[in-house]
Formats: sequence, structure tokens, C-alpha cells
Amino acid sequence: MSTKAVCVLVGETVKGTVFFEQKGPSDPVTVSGEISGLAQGDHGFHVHEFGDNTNGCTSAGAHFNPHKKEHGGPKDADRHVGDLGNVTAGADGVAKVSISDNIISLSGDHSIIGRTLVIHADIDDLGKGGHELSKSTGNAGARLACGVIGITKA
Ligand SMILES: [Cu+2]
Ligand SMILES: [Zn+2]
Repeated sequence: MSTKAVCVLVGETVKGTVFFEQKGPSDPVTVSGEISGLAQGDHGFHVHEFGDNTNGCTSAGAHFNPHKKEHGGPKDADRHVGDLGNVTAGADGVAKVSISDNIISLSGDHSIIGRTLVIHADIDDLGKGGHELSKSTGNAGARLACGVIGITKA
């Protein structure tokens, strides 16, 4: 039986809705949806550790990283569980999200349920930018919008 989840991203100007679906516990998770109000180009897109927005997106903590790895890109063996790479906004400021990921899950120890999805101001360098933050955050800059990921009707 498939599991479904949703996240409503809320920021000052950036807004979006992102859907998650997983057929079985070891199947990939498909991530789809739309985010608007962005500058044209790539924006870091991650699951952060805590489902806490009491002090805005800051309270979500660092990237969800249960195995204490370094930051990377979604296709890298060395990555945080929460590392979903970038989404790309067009000239209209809208990013269409279409990701299939084998590492995040909607159950078990890689579960992203109850954690926070964040979209950033800048491009995630996927750990390869040579910046002091590359290996922890991808140097993706400010948190433009965020929301807690919650289970929905299957
Ligand atoms: Cu992030
Ligand atoms: Zn990361």
C-alpha cells in the first residue's frame, strides 16, 4: 500500500505545495509539486532535521543526517539523507518539482515525516563548491520558505 505525504511551503514571498508518494517501504519516493515567487535559476532543496518552525525556518535545524555523512548531491553515496539537490525556477519564478529519490523514505529510519522541507535562496553546490560551507550545507544561502512534511490520505 502506498504512503502519501504533503508539505505546504510558506515564506515571505515564496510559496509552494510539494507532494510525496512511496509505493512500499523500499521503493523510491516521488516528489512533485510547484513552488512560486523564486528568482530564476537553481535553489537548494533539502529535508532538515526537525519539524519545528517556532522561530521560522531556522528552528528546523541542519540537514536531516542520521548517518553523520557529509553534504552531497542526491546521486552521491556520501550525502545527507535530506539532500535533494536543487530545483530550478523559470523566468516566471516558478519551479516545477519532479524528483524520484531512493534514500529518503516515508517510514523507517530514513523517514522524513514530521521533518521540515526547506527551499533556499541560492544554488546548492552539492558539496563540490570548495566553500567552507560546501560540505555541510552546499552553501545554499538563506531559507526562503519551509514547511513540515505530514502524512495525508493514501
Ligand atoms: Cu536546506
Ligand atoms: Zn546536506
